[in-house]
Amino acid sequence: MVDNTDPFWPQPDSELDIITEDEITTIRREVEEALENESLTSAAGKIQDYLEDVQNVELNIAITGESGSGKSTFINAFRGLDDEAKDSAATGVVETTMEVKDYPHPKHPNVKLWDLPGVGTPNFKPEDYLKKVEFDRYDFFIIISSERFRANDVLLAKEIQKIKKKFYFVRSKIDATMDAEKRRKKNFNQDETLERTRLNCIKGLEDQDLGCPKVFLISSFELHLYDFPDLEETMEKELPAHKRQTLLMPIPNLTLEINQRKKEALLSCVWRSALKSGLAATVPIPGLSFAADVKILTDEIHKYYHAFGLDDESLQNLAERMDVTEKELKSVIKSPLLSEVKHDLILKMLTKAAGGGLMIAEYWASTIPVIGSMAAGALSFGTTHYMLKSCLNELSEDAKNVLMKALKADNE
Ligand SMILES: Nc1nc2c(ncn2[C@@H]2O[C@H](COP(=O)(O)OP(=O)(O)OP(=O)(O)O)[C@@H](O)[C@H]2O)c(=O)[nH]1
Ligand SMILES: [Mg+2]
Repeated sequence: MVDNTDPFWPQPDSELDIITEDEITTIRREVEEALENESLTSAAGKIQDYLEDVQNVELNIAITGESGSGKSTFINAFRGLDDEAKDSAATGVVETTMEVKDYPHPKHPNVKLWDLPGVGTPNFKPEDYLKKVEFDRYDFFIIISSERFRANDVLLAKEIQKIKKKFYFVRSKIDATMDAEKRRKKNFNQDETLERTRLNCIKGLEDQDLGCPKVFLISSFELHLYDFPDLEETMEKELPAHKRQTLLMPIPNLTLEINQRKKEALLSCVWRSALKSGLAATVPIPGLSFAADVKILTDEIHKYYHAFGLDDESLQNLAERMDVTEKELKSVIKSPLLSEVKHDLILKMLTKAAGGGLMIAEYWASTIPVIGSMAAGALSFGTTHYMLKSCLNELSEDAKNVLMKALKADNE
């Protein structure tokens, strides 16, 4: 039975037992796709490969704009690094971005940000810019300017439109704009100043015949403020479905809304990891009546910690940015710390989850025959599914509390 008094996951929660029709349809469809033309003997391997592929989807984001507009600083902030960090992009007041260079996300190397020289720099003339930067490689473009957008920015946007790719206009250094306005005006009003800056940028673009542009106001020093969360959501929505999660996971856990969306996205594919773990397991776990590949589950849970910014490095970064200590942030976390999440702990959790999980395992097996026949001996699916869901719920709650603690401290 599940012990209700133990604070560690899995926690009993009747919602965890509910498997929606949508979920079943998705799984059935994806499993069938993976199995097309396969004999059942090679099916397990095939599904495993397929599940791997989904997790290794690449995303390439091009960052372009005039020299000094803040491209490299934005790239560092997006990757959760400050400008002094070891693998950060060089930033500064002298011109630094002279050639195309990729910056993989430190924890999600399949997501790369590409620092592109501005259009019109000596080696990158507008007419052959896209060809020179090998435009085909990118999923979309972010065009950054710290003032109004110039003719070259608009020229580039129009070229990108022609090749049917997406671009986003980012007006950077908005914190500096706000500070300057504050100093200049006695009756400073932040919302009004933001709106005016936005309209000014939009009008500049419209004057150059670019219809209905959207402009995102951003400070790379304070990504959680202003329009960054909106930009992230917009980019995510406009990506093909299989790439949405690839973008969302590496985004720093900056707002409660991002936290919630990460939770939902991860919940929607818990079944993949549960299935993968069951398929990969060859040896039953002593004392349990099912097999699960514990390494896969451990990796998956580590992934959750990183996605929610609950690893030491992310907590440290957050503490540095906000007016709060790492210790204070950790004090609101109920789950074990990441360093404690090892093989033994996962086994303990599995044993505990077996109470809740096995109840639904049979249901799964009977609802989706492929899983039923393939993972039949190893009834790990229900248990691992239950355990992952449960720990995901707890971790997102911890992340929410950490974020609220940080925001509260920063506002005091
Ligand atoms: N206040 C403020 N300053 C910023 C922001 N983003 C960048 N800067 C500063 O602007 C200067 C130029 O930033 P970079 O990121 O080096 O600009 P870049 O576009 O990479 O420049 P090049 O490599 O020369 O093309 C640096 O001094 C940054 O610290 C921001 O959001 N707010
Ligand atoms: Mg640069």
